[in-house]
Amino acid sequence: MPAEDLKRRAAAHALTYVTDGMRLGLGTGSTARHFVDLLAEKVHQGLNVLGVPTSEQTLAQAVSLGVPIATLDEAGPLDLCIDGADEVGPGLALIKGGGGALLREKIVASAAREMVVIADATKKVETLGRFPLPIEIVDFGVASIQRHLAEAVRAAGCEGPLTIRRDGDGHPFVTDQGHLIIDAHLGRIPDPARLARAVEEVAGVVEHGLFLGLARRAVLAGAEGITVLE
Ligand code: ABF
Repeated sequence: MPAEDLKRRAAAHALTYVTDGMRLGLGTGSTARHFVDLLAEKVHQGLNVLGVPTSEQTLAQAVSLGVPIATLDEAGPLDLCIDGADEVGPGLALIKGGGGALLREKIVASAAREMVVIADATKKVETLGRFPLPIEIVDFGVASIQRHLAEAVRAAGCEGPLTIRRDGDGHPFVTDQGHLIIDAHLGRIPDPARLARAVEEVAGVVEHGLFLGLARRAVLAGAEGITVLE
């Protein structure tokens, strides 16, 4: 089955968790995009929800489809956040940020009573790290930050190149919050919590794509159907 169909199935399953009156975090990426499409259909059938988008991209989609939206400060605490992921590891530890929206995604997920991850089943891994870990940094002293990050990563038992993400024109990729992203190509992350602590200690790091202890459920769609990990 094509990956897009699987993503849409995961999104459709997550929609069953949405009830009238909910304030929802709206994720970013192609799977979350399906969720917002399906949510919009429900809104047009009369479902009353308020969405808080995690990116300018999702904001534009929600507005264009007529999904009521608010900023996080306007909405206050959220009932549910539905978002995609790049990897889903043991204990629902996640790598996110391949789309560059990790900072807002983490803030919105943290504001929600429950975060549900939606993905096709290929995102499930035994060990995180095959997908490069995105690390959002300020645009100042970038080479110095990169050196310190390399040391931190090694101290946490990982290794691999750290590269500055570039856009299609070869310019540094700039996030919605005006920061840069370093992608850490580590291959395996034996101890995600240890790596998270080490990266957070580096001055200039704004956020990283390890989402630990945030997801309550993962809805994974595979050829054999839907699996819900809790
Ligand atoms: C967002 O979209 C990101 O955190 C993650 O990087 C990405 C997943 O994208 P997709 O659903 O397109 O695979 O959730």
